[in-house]
Amino acid sequence: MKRSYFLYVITDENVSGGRDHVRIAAEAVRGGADVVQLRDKYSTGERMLQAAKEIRELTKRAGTAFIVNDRLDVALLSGADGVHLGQEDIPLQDARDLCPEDFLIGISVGSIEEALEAEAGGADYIGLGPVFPTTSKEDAGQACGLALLREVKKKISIPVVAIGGITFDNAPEVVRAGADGLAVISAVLKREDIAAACRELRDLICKVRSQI
Ligand code: TZP
Ligand code: MG
Repeated sequence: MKRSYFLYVITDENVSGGRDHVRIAAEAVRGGADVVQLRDKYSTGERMLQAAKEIRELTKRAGTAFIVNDRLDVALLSGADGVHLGQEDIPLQDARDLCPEDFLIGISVGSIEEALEAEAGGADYIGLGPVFPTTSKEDAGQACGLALLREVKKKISIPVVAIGGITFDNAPEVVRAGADGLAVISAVLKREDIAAACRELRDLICKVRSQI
């Protein structure tokens, strides 16, 4: 199944003004997000699984892809569409061994080498970043910039989702640099109306895509 990644919204309860994962996901779905990722570095597995099950239900009803960050166990138990793994999470091949057919595995990369390795290893998409400086991830590392995005797009053919410091202002240049999708936390979660923010950002992405 061919997926679209245009607007990829990541849940983060630290910047959402008290709104929890399920509420964030519901708003993102209402605003037309293509993908919702559940991301939580602090909750218990029990709480994360409960949130994942609820998000699975509401994303399924809307036909929105649902991905769980880090936790393959939570992704599999909740019936999510996929998992997103970092360079220090369980290796792609080991994860693949446990997954049903058509299960999506996304890999975080910050260099050409990591992007090539992820594609060669069978990743379904990569998350490239941080493209710009971000305060949403403590250990995000140095921003890689749009030049790397352009370079990666020349070298690999799986979808490239840009992440890190993406705003309404810089989104057009990220799209023009070739990103297949834009992953955001603060750009939409800090807004009072998350659904409206998602709708606006997705409309902007689609408008710029139609011009290139
Ligand atoms: N991975 C790389 S940067 C980042 C993650 C999870 C944070 C993105 O958040 P924001 O607020 O969109 O910069
Ligand atoms: Mg991770």
